[in-house]
Amino acid sequence: MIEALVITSCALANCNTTVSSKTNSVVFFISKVKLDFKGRTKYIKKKCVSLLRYLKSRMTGIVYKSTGSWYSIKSLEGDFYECRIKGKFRIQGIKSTNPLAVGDRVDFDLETSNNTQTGVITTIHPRTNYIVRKSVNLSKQTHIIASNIDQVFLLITIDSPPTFTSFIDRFLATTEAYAIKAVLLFNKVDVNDEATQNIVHELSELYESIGYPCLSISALTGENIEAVKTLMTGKSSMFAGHSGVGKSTLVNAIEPGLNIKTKEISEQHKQGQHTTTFAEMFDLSFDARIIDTPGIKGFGVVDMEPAEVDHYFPELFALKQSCKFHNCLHLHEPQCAVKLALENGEVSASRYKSYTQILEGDDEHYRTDNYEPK
Ligand SMILES: Nc1nc2c(ncn2[C@@H]2O[C@H](COP(=O)(O)OP(=O)(O)OP(=O)(O)O)[C@@H](O)[C@H]2O)c(=O)[nH]1
Ligand SMILES: [Mg+2]
Ligand SMILES: [Zn+2]
Repeated sequence: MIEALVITSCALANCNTTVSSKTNSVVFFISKVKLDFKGRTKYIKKKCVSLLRYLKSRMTGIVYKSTGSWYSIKSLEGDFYECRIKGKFRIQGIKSTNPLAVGDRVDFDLETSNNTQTGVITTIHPRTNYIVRKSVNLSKQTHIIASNIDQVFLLITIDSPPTFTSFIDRFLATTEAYAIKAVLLFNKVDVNDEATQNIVHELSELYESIGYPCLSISALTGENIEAVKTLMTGKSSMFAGHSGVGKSTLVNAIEPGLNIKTKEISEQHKQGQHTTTFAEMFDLSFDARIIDTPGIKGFGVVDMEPAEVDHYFPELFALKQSCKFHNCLHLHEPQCAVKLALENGEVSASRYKSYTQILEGDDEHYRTDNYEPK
């Protein structure tokens, strides 16, 4: 009966039995209860009640927002709690500036002080994936933008602000490295003149040919927004891209009730003004979740060995087996299938350039590149 109660209370509290310290104390408690069972029914009853309470305070939820040291977490029951981490909380193998990211699934214990209920995060569940950004400044620190995502939409504008192919390619290489599906959204098509529209067509053709779905959209006029919603249905998605490309405007277009803050891009610099400052996840009305993120200035690629960079350029990787040397880096080696394809125009010059820039660890120059879609 007692064991049944323990199991029931585990289920009630959605107890994660892998949580070692608490599980140990539960096991210890069960054995103690068993020992005491014969003579001390009252004591056992009391202990069971406190165990039930203890287990009930253990919650599981998903990080929806992180603002410095506080995290907004939505429990599996659908309630939001403000939670924090107690003490040191490092995840093995990942050196990042933030220990927890939006999308993380965590366990937390509830605490009440001054009539306010807050939570203390105790455990992070294993991530299915995560996307990180390495700052391009000297610190070289990595920051986890979001985790447990099904797909990333990269918003691209040609003019205001400019998004260069080297940025797109770095971003795509990272999504490949983390096995996350990427979709390219060319936003603000309502303001494109003919020359700009031609660039959009060329880029769409190029990236579609590699296997990345592309859509031309306008978050302002609603063009193709239904197609974006269709791709989003049933999934957790993330919007990424430079500041001012229209990520928050798109979230508002998709779910007008959310009313997220957006801002004109600066006339002088043709750049966004970093209106969104924290990543935040929203539940949408059509069975979808979206993570709006702050604009990315630079996108350093996270530690890749030279030999693995071509793994993250699918069209180069497909040619690699035809190179003479199995460890060909496609730079100066003889009988290189990639270089041959490049000369024949079968591999895009801009993609090849991005590949060599990543290979050479050239973090500094890619932001000023021009469009070279062919
Ligand atoms: N013409 C036009 N303007 C747009 C479109 N989408 C967004 N904008 C404008 O672009 C500006 C920047 O939009 P935001 O949604 O704040 O951009 P953001 O990507 O969220 O920027 P950060 O939060 O700084 O990263 C706003 O003035 C929007 O009205 C579009 O499709 N067409
Ligand atoms: Mg924004
Ligand atoms: Zn080669």
